[in-house]
Amino acid sequence: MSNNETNPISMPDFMPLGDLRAMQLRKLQKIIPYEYEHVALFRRRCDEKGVKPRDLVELKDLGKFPFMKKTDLRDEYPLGLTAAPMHDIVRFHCSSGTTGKPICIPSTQNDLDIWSEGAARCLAMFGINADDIVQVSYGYGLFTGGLGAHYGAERLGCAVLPTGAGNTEKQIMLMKDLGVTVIACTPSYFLHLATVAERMGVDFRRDTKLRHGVFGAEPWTDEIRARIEQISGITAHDIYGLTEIAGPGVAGNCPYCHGLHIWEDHFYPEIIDPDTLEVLPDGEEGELVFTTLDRFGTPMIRYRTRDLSRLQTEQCRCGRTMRVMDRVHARSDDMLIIHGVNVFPSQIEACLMKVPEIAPHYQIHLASTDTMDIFELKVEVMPESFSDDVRGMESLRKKVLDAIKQVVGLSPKICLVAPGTLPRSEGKIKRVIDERRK
Ligand code: DLL
Repeated sequence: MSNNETNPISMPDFMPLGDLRAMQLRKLQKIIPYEYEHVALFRRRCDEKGVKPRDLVELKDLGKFPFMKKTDLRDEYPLGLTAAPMHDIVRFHCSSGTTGKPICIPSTQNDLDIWSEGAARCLAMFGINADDIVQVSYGYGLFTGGLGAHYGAERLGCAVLPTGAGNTEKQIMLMKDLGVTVIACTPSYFLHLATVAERMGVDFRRDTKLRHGVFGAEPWTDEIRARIEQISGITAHDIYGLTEIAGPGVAGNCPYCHGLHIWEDHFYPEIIDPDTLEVLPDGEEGELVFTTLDRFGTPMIRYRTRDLSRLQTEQCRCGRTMRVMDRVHARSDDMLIIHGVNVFPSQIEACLMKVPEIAPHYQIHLASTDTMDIFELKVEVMPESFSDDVRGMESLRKKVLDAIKQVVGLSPKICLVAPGTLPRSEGKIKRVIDERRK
């Protein structure tokens, strides 16, 4: 494949490596002093480490600077890490924090443009173009999936059908009637959509023009990918991103290799050992860390994603110079992704603590059918509140469900159990039993 001169979106992908590294250094030498000047937490951490922005002379000097973590965003909630004045901020996105409070990422117009460009470059790499009709079935709103895929597709000149998630039968009808060629959603939602389509007697190959799926927001295996392709006849593409860095479009999988090109002209990757925090050479697996090179609303310097991956050492056959990361299958923290929604056990605990009749003893059970995650929450009731009054227990169950729904946005099956009945080992309850397909 060669650089497609007629498609301006694909131009940076093939940049000579020397130019790319020089550009990254130039951008770092701008964003680090900017962050130092505008974000007190970063300045304090640099001062504590005895490192100054002028110490960044070569790319590898980035390793001298402090990391940022999700808990920093929580502790500085809502705007403590915002570097740009509110005058320049045009949008907020939020994602789950480790406890009840979300994390909040304000963006400037330029930040959004970089993000849309990243998403558009992914779609172009997948073989999608301005002739395509893209149904965006990711959720719209605080979650970055819907708007991220939406603006990326529009940037490429596609026609967008912004259905959002849910109302599945109507989605299938619109997909058929409008001749949708691309669907963007979580892989688990697509499997659900396929089940509903089958129930409606709709065959993707026969009755729709669907040819591409743009899937991400949650880990999905090669087996799920093969299954999606087999039941629908589409090509399933992997798109990666996170709210803190942009949203979908930080990286996307290339048809030429088993991995995802990172748009490292905007998002500089490192891999670290999550225990020693040492930077690992390309080729070794560890935790992905990103520095946003030119997002000025909420710059992230050495942000620990907690996603486990590897930067491949081989140059990709497609000719893109941007490094390739392995698909993300696991995390180095306890964050769960259920129906594409990020959930921390500590968030569940914080919700339960608000219900006085409930003890802080719980167990999250995750299982899966062929197409869906099943989320069940077992909770111990306080001895003084536990009774065989069915009505009373049902209203308590609803109260717990509401508390969870309000914060997490999901409706698990709630099972109230008698005090002391959840199995303990060495006095401890295993918080998460995840028996979903691996
Ligand atoms: O999930 C952004 C996104 C939306 C990406 C739509 C792709 C498609 P967050 O809600 O902040 O943002 O969750 C980010 O989701 O750190 C990963 O653990 C996981 N994740 C995202 N994409 C993938 C993927 C969006 N393609 C967290 N494969 C990340 C595996 C993914 N995990």
